[in-house]
Amino acid sequence: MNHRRALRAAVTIAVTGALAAAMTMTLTSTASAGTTLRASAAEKGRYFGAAVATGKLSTSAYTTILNREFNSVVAENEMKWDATEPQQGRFSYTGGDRLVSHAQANGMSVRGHALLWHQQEPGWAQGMSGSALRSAMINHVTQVATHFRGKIYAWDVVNEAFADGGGGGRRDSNLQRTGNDWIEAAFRAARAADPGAKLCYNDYNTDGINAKSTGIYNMVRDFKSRGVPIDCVGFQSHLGTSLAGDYQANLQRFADLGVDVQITELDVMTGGNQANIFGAVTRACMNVSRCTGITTWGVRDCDSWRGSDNALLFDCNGNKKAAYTSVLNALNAGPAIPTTPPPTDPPPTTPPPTDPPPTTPPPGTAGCSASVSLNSWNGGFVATVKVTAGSAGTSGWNVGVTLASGASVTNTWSATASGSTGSVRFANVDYNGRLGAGQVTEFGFQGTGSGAGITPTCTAS
Ligand code: 9MR
Repeated sequence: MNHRRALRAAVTIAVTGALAAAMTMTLTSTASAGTTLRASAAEKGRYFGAAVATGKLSTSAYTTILNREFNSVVAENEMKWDATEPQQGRFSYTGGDRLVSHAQANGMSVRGHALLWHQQEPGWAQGMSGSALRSAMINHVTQVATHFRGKIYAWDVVNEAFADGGGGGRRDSNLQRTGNDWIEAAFRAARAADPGAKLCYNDYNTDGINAKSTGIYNMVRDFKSRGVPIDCVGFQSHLGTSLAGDYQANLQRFADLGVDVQITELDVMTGGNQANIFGAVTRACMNVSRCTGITTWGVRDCDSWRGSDNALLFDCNGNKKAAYTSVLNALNAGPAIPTTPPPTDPPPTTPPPTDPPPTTPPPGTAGCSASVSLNSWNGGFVATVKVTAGSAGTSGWNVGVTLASGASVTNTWSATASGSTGSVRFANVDYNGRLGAGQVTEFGFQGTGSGAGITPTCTAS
């Protein structure tokens, strides 16, 4: 009893302290007083989202909370591989489309989850391996990302590909066994299919600096250094009764690599610490300017995959829990994402001319050169072509390649292809034809068959 009274007293002091802190915060320039999660997050340039089981969209007790509190949604299951391609080459988008419509009608953005994951593979893919699986998985990424093109804020392109435990390496799966480059191949295919979506890698047990998060960190750093298109990392954050002390530092180290970070599947075991942990996670996100949003994995406790953990912000009757208030306060107290990044360097001064201006006018045809970097696997490839303008710049360019026999182009981005086998030409699109002297642009294409021997030649106009 005494024990319980002491606990209650401690909680009262803590709450009073928190109130005082909140009141102090309202005096700071960044504090605001949004009264819903979505309004508060939006004021800070962020989203607040929930995983949705689309079947519940016809339950008004559910949609009332969803529409009032959340401005982002993710399908809990309906955009996964088993749901979207139940038989090979036969696609089904009913659930995903329904969620997108709901989002569009209610001012919500959509996270796409997940193009590739070793779980919830359809049965036909579970039985596949090698180059057949590689082609099937790239086709899946291409088809699904194309179907939803323009409607997805961020895709979890690959989910949970790293192993638990101390090694920091990849998880074994039939996808991984198609070759270590399967993740980058998936990201390139996703970029080709929907260039406007942010492309994320998403995983769990990454809540702090540990072997697994460091393995992922090294992959992201490698991708950034080689130009593999990755824009964000999702931290699922299925949490227990404590939070790693370096949770925020871990988010920050990823952000420092030049990617956005997002909390993608937040839920927290019930117990004394639940509200505090929800608040601490929210504060950590707010303190990292590249943390663009938070998603809880469900709406009410009874919607959660964690069942009796009561792991969410609303109880089964839809009432706001203490954890809700803790999150709302943290959103209101946090800084906004700067709309224009603060200048970090002094503005560039015009460099002095290093070369004398040409005394003779450039020849009538401006030159350009092209080089290719290939990412090949058995049965397919992705080619990234770098176009460099010559000394006179370009107003347009055209790149020719000759493909090996049996190879064909299946997808092109940032260029328009003519032909798909043999001699194929790629012309600039509207926005990347005009290049200054020495300026560089990139386009890419994906193909089946062998990418061997591709040597691009560039003609400028
Ligand atoms: O919440 C999802 C549950 O309904 C599914 O049965 C389960 C199947 O594996 O997947 C759950 O969602 C998972 C998410 O897609 C990826 N991270 C872990 C989530 C909880 O298991």
